[in-house]
Amino acid sequence: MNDELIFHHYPGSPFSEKVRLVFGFKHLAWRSVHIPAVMPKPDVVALTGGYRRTPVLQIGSDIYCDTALICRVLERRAPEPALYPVETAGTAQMLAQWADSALFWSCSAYTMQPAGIAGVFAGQPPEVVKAFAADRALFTAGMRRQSVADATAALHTYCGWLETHLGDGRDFLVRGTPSIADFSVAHCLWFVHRAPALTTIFDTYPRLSAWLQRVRGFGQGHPTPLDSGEALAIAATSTPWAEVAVEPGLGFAAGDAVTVTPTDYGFDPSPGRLVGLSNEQVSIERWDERAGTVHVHFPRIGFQIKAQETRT
Ligand SMILES: N[C@@H](CCC(=O)N[C@@H](CS)C(=O)NCC(=O)O)C(=O)O
Repeated sequence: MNDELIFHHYPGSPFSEKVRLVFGFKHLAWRSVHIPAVMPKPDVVALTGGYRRTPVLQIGSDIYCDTALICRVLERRAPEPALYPVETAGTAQMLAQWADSALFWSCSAYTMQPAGIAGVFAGQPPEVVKAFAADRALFTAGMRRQSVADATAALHTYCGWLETHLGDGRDFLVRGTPSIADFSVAHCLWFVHRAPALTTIFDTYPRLSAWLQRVRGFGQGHPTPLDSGEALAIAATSTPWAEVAVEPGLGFAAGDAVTVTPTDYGFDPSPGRLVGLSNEQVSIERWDERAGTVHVHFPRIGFQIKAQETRT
């Protein structure tokens, strides 16, 4: 059985950077599959059934969506050093959730101003920028995007909070010990650094800048490239799947035909048969011509489970 960590990502993806740093923190070896930054993504959707966000982790024919779940899976694979130290896990996860949403969107809107776009897409033809903008307009349709002025104000406020928080000289965010919070905050600020002309915003936050260097110092572990076709072949030839169960009393039964869809943006549903359900995770089974029978796993937070509509 192939139990390699197969990571589907692209270099400029902030949420992928969160996981790459976790690979470094845990000294993990992983297979690196580069995926497109915009649709279409046929090889990703063959695995997930619809979900198109980045990144996705594959272990054999188990497919893990969303970095909140991916980091949990990596913690199970390599418990030490811990991302969720027992005494700080509650605070760390609350801080991580704030970073992955509020901080992320402020960093994104701040970075994607004209001076930032020039840095992020340096050396790429204008068509790439146009295609990216068109893709993200659809991806975030219905969301109210922050103006540059609003994002700049928010980012200053958030950096101020973090600078104060680090004011006692601690090395990492929660009680001075590395945790998931450090990686969630780091990937957002890392994205701003992709636009060198805009990083002066950090000049008045020296503790925060030193902290970011510290987290980036964990590196990215040990990647070796893998072709997306080979990843699909691994899924098609791998069994069994990770153990999951549908717990009673949660509103659905094993075998139910459901869809699982993000609730915030990128509303692409993944349909399948329910094979696992708890308060933390939902898992569906689905079949694809190229990937075979796969189990696709999502966290509960940030996803909606719905019974598939039956046609009569
Ligand atoms: N909550 C998700 C957010 C993932 C996310 O928004 N990823 C961005 C890239 S960093 C994305 O999917 N962008 C569109 C795409 O790559 O197709 C997670 O933690 O994985």
